[in-house]
Amino acid sequence: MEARGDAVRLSGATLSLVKQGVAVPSYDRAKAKICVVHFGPGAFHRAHQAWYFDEMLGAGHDLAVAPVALRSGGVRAALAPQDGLYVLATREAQPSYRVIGSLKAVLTASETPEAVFAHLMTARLVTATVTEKGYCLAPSGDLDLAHPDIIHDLARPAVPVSLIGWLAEGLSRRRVAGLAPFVTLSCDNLSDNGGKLGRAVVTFARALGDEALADWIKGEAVFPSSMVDSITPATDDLLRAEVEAATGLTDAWPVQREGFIQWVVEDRLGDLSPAFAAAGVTLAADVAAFERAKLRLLNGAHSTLAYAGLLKGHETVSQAMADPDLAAFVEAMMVEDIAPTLKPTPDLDVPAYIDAILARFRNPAIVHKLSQIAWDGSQKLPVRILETTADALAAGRSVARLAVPVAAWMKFIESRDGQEIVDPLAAQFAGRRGVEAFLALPAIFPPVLVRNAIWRDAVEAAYTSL
Ligand code: CS2
Repeated sequence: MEARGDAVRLSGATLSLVKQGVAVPSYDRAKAKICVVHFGPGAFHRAHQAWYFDEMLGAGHDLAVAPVALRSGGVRAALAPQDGLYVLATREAQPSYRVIGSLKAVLTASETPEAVFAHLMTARLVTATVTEKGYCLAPSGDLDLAHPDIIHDLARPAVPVSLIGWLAEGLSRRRVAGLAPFVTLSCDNLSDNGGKLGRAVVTFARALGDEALADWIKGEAVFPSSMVDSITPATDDLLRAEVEAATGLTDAWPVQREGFIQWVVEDRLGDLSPAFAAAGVTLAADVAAFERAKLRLLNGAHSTLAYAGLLKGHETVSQAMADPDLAAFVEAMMVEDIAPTLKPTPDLDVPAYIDAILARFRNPAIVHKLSQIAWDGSQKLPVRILETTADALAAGRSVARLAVPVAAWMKFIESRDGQEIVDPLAAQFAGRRGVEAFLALPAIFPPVLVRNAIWRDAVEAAYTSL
């Protein structure tokens, strides 16, 4: 992943060598002030929020980002030698390339915790993409006080390992210093992501025994919810080679996404709002309708295509969509099973939204591996499929189709026997076989759902038919 051949590596000093036609930061990066701390600077953050912050910086807003990886040094190893610069490839019929300049001071929290705290003292905004599992939540949606990372952070709050521990300690230091809290913005695919994060941090402070901190966070700190959307296939060597050819420079970790991008943020950003609005972020009084539509329609269909598609031997989303049976199945599921569970809102034309999602899945320029989407199923199925299922059952509608991704996930896990399963709960279910064995996992399947005979029968029927 180091520079190949004679090509020069992207950095502040070599930026002027970038080939014509590649967009570069239009602002003075040296002067851009860090006002945002981001936890979890993986490919999604760098393809999505960092692009928005690049737009804001270009419009003259001082919103450079200090990206913080909690444990892994990979991002720092790739980006620090590049002064935080990297290339974003946008994949449509005509690909385009842009050097993103919004990330500065790339940090690994476990290596330089005090540097992270220093940024938290001055940040206006803290954002996070730590994936579903990074929130350390129990199936109820509340903080899991038995989670090993939370147990660690409660015992050693000054050297946290979890996002929750970092936020609590950062906010505590702000409070002690007489400063206002920063705004904390979750950018992960969870329903009510801001509400869940805020409650988790307050619960953590109470569990520390610091009632005053808990009350202060509850009363003063703001955790807006947000819906994020852009399909971002993982980086591979093909992308690295294309980026080198297009820009003339090597980049250890470029990222890629589709042209479509969307960020809907609950309108509680205070004086940050104008910068966000000008960059194309939708500020909404109620994000829940957008969140639910996106999680259930797009992510729910994605996970369905992943498990059912892998079982049928497909490798990518567009290949799965070229399978007429599978494409017809997910479309019927979206239109007949998921759409009726959405919150009606004048801001969302659901049939048009479904069509647009299906067209995005078919985008031939995007090579999005089903295996990438299949990761972390234990964290994804509840928000993507099981919440929809509970609503459908309550309304007396059929759950036959909604049971298919669940049964397909079980078959997928069975098919991985002896191979690595990327899932934080893998140790709990690796080696299990048959519907009954999987349904006995309360960390994934809520007991009230498991007790429902209609749903259980539907999962059994789907499992047998697959
Ligand atoms: C995907 C998402 O990997 C997955 O589970 O469903 O990353 C999806 O591509 C994004 O949420 C799209 O915004």
